[in-house]
Amino acid sequence: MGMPNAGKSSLFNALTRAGVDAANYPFTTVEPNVAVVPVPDGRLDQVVETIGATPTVYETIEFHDIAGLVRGAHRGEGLGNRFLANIRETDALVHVVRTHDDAQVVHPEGRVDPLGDIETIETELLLADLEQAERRLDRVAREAKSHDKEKLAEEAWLRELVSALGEGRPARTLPAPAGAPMAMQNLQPLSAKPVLYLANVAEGDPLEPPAALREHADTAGARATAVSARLEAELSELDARDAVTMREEMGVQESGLSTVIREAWELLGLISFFTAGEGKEGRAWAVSRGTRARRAAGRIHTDIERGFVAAEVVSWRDLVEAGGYAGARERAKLRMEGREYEMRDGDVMTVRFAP
Ligand SMILES: Nc1nc2c(ncn2[C@@H]2O[C@H](COP(=O)(O)OP(=O)(O)O)[C@@H](O)[C@H]2O)c(=O)[nH]1
Ligand SMILES: [Mg+2]
Repeated sequence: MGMPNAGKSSLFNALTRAGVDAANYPFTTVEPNVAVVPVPDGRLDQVVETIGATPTVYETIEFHDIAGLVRGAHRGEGLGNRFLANIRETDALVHVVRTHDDAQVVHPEGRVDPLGDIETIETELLLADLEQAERRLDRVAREAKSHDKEKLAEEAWLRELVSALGEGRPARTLPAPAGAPMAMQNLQPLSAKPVLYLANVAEGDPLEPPAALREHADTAGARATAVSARLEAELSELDARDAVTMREEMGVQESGLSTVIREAWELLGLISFFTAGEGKEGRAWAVSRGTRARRAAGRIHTDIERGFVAAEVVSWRDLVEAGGYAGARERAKLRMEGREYEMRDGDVMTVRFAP
């Protein structure tokens, strides 16, 4: 999300095309503004190579390019309601903020002011949340007259939330109410979603968000990073090898896609594990940090979760260094783990299950 002309579509196009190049994998355009992009992962590539797995199936991330938000969006200004509905469907928000000052690009408010832009957009989200929270509070307060403990806890939380939103603090800065586990789910505030501020810097400038933006991210419980949409757009026109060379020449270590994905994984608390068999597919799976082996197996198939017996687990690096499963077993790097094992980032797992 972001203001009109912030660089959202340039980035969307570059990132979704970069995915094709980086991973040599067809992406699907669900709608013109929705793209499913494979997540390049060099660890999976090495695992696949070691095991002789085929094909390689990367994890995917779905990007939605939405229209710009303007002042008054929460009242339906500029198709506001529809855009807010688009935002509601997502797991996390990438807030694109223009920091380049190219006079060729019109700014909807006639000036380049990253923090001002953020405030404009976030005010719309806060106002939309505030309206909903007040409506919900009315209802819950009436219901809480029955002295239902959970309702009372929800009411107290809503009162706190309404005053926080009124002071410009997003819902994500408020702890979820212990006594009302469903309260957050009932309201689904937009300002509770994790946010990544993505400063769109001028081509050639350091890939650093302005210090003030970083500070704002800290107080808002968000993350911040920078890309150049213009540069990413140019690189996405090149073939993969030329793009790497040009990146090196420009001193840019990481592709915009990798930056956004790495940040998104952090934002959402995700880790990746892998499955791979000789002559079978080698695949990456994203799960929440802290996920147990049995639940992780459920990402592969619900039958595998249901019939879970045990999992053979090895870190991707140990597997690659040992030259395969047999070598890893000889070196005692392949462990048998039970259903409650907490998955680690980069684990390669083979599940034993009773169908
Ligand atoms: N100079 C410069 N222009 C940019 C940059 N990013 C986007 N633009 C231009 O700004 C205009 C609006 O970009 P667009 O991606 O359509 O913005 P959106 O409205 O947020 O989707 C286009 O003309 C882009 O070429 C940038 O990093 N530098
Ligand atoms: Mg656009």
